Amino acid sequence: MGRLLRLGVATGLVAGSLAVGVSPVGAVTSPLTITADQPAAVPAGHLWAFNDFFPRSLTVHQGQTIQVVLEGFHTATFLPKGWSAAADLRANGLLTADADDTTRNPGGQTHTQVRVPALLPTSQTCGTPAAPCSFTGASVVSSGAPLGPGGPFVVTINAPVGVYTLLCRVHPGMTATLRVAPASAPATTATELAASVKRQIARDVKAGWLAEKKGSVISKFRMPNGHTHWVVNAGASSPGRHVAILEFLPRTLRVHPGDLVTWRSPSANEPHTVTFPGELHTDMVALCEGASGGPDTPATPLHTPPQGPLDFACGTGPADEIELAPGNGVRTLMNTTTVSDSGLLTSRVERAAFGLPSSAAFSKWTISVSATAPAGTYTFLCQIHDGMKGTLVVH
Ligand SMILES: [Cu+2]
Repeated sequence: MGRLLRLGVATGLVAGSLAVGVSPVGAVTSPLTITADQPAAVPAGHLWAFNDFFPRSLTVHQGQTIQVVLEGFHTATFLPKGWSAAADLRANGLLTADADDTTRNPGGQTHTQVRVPALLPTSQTCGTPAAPCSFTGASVVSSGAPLGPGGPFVVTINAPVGVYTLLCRVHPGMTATLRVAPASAPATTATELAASVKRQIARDVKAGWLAEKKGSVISKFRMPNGHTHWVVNAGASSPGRHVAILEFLPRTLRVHPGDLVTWRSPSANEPHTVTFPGELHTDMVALCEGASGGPDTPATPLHTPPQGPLDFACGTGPADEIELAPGNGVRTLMNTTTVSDSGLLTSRVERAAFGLPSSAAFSKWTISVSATAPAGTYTFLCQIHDGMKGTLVVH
């Protein structure tokens, strides 16, 4: 969800977690590192995300300091003893239903908003090498989501012996297990960690190729009127949810006027949009609260053009809420300039993980190419993922 990064750019929201890591003078070893995502392992020419912690399991001793390096739009959120990742995601995850506005979007979906606190660090004053946060196992310690290259999120594990969960509040299923071992038992060594990360990357890359291959299968059906109904995928994910393919599969599809095209959205933890002909800047829409149960109204931009979704006001305060991808409900392409925006597309699995109602997003989106549509190149993109683009060639 690269574009959400601008949230923080506009406000300095997450400054507390951004101090660049410089080892204090005299430090001899760097702490064990958990890495969220592995952009360097993405095959050239592909747009994948590893929604995964590397390694997925780590054993430490009480008092040991570790760090989490966030290589993408993720949070490193340490949960207190007994909390489950699934329950935390439903209560505190990035997406939530807009319970105040029960109207429908133009395409028919109910409203979904960004839960801004999910992106904020639990403390502005810790998380750096000079001032690690303390995880005691009694309350949440979270990095918040970073603004691209920042320092590592540094945490001293002061929790009692036991098993704890680390999760990302942006990506359902992205978790790691942290074991605090008694002093008499061994902790993970740097060498073991490096070896297990290497194996994990190899497994994930393999799973990514399979997911992309499986997702690239095109189905087509002949309709009674002689035209073709195409069924393709907007994104895909590996069965373990660790790899998300952020690509339209296929990227280019050749169709005739009168055809239908359906995009399925099978990814377990990445939402998408199918938006013609290009960027509309409606993936995150700042709104002011309407009357109870009634429609929200657009917030007022503070600059022209606005600097990001938080650069808006309601009266004298900031915008009340940010809606995710409302869409415009247009389902017929008349020509290459038709503006057609699906709005939020997710899988059932992803909706359930955030506790969203089934009405919050479609699992698939169908457009028709008008029988009078001129031949040409019809471009579309996903508003949520930078670089996720496709073309329909009408011929
Ligand atoms: Cu996308």
